[in-house]
Amino acid sequence: MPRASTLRIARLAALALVLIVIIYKVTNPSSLTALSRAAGYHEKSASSPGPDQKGAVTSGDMPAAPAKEDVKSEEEPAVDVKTPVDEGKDYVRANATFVTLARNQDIWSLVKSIRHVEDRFNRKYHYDWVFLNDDDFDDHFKEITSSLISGNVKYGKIPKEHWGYPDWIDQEKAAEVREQMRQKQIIYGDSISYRHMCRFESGFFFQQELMKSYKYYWRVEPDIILHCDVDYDVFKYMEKNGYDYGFTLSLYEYIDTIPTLWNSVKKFIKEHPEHIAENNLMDWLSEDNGITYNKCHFWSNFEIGNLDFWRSKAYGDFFEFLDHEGGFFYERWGDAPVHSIAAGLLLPKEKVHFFDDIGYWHVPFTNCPTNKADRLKLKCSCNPADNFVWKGYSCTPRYYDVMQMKRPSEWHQQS
Ligand SMILES: Nc1nc2c(ncn2[C@@H]2O[C@H](COP(=O)(O)OP(=O)(O)OP(=O)(O)O)[C@@H](O)[C@H]2O)c(=O)[nH]1
Ligand SMILES: [Mg+2]
Repeated sequence: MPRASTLRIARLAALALVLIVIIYKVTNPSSLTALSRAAGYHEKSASSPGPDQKGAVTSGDMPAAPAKEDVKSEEEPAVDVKTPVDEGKDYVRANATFVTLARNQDIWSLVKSIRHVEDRFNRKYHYDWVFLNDDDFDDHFKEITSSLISGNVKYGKIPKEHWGYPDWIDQEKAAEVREQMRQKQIIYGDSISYRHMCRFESGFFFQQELMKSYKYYWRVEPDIILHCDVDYDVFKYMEKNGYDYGFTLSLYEYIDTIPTLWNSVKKFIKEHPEHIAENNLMDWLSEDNGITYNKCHFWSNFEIGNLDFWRSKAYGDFFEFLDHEGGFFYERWGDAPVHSIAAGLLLPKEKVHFFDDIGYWHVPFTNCPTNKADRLKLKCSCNPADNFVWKGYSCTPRYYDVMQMKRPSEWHQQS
């Protein structure tokens, strides 16, 4: 037989064999489950980090995923891959939730964030997730987000009085400001919704019905990245250490968005000296003992915090005072400087915590753990050269100084 024909027959035989195997697997889905189990997939997804002084989940107390209401179809494999190990049912979660403000159209930016948070942290702990919107969430948004999250998921609509103009605001004056800011090309300067968002995040997210039962929260925005494993329960860590506010990035605010904010803060300090904590972070916020603001703020697109702080009388008075000053609409005050100044002045400084070990990105800045040993241990995917923390525009070096904290040994390589 000619050599070319022999080769053709051999190729046809191989193709037929491959087809038979594919047809067998498609018609026997359980064989795929068995294969993945044999490869250790379930065991691996349920494996836990070793004991850590920060309170890592160990195999003995791995939390079980809360029961979901979804009805499963009979065709699904018997093993629920979301449920790690049986011992997990005894793990006691902190009273905490993730919280995300979003619109329906944010869905595809948001799924990336959720995936990162689940993969790096929440698949081990199954904390709840609250979504808030000034509109109704649609079924598509709910279906996709709930399929990705391993804890309970809740969807809330923000009441009108928390997303709109208070009656003391002159809307014509506000419109003039937006036009001036548009001409000056100030980012989001001409946006009405951005202002409602900033005011909502400043004064109302913690007042939402769905948030009322929680004590701690982790704020997550669309399009963020978690660069490293978070191998301990951050909420319990906040609780155990008495922290009320945690951040990953800090920087200088764009002054054109808050020209009179500090004047208002100074008026508040005069009116309410009783709310100012004794051992506060004023030296981080100001280089002249409070006369001027140096514009340092924690970047609030990431926050892990204690909701009771925002619900306190001190913060309530602070927000109400600022709200009446009108700067959310007559300027473009952001929730980042508002939260930061509050955390910096109303809390004693030991209640604020820098999460140096949470590798985080929100366009355009990165927090990448400074020391190589930490990046390796936490399986980080960030380039240390991108670490913003020690760069000139970051306020975190100043935070270290004010807190009299020792800088990580490799910081100077990233400045
Ligand atoms: N429901 C709702 N959510 C909003 C609206 N505007 C912004 N958000 C959300 O508020 C948060 C902050 O908005 P962003 O647009 O991320 O603002 P930013 O982080 O300052 O700017 P970016 O660089 O665009 O990320 C995000 O979680 C958004 O999804 C809005 O009009 N409605
Ligand atoms: Mg954002």
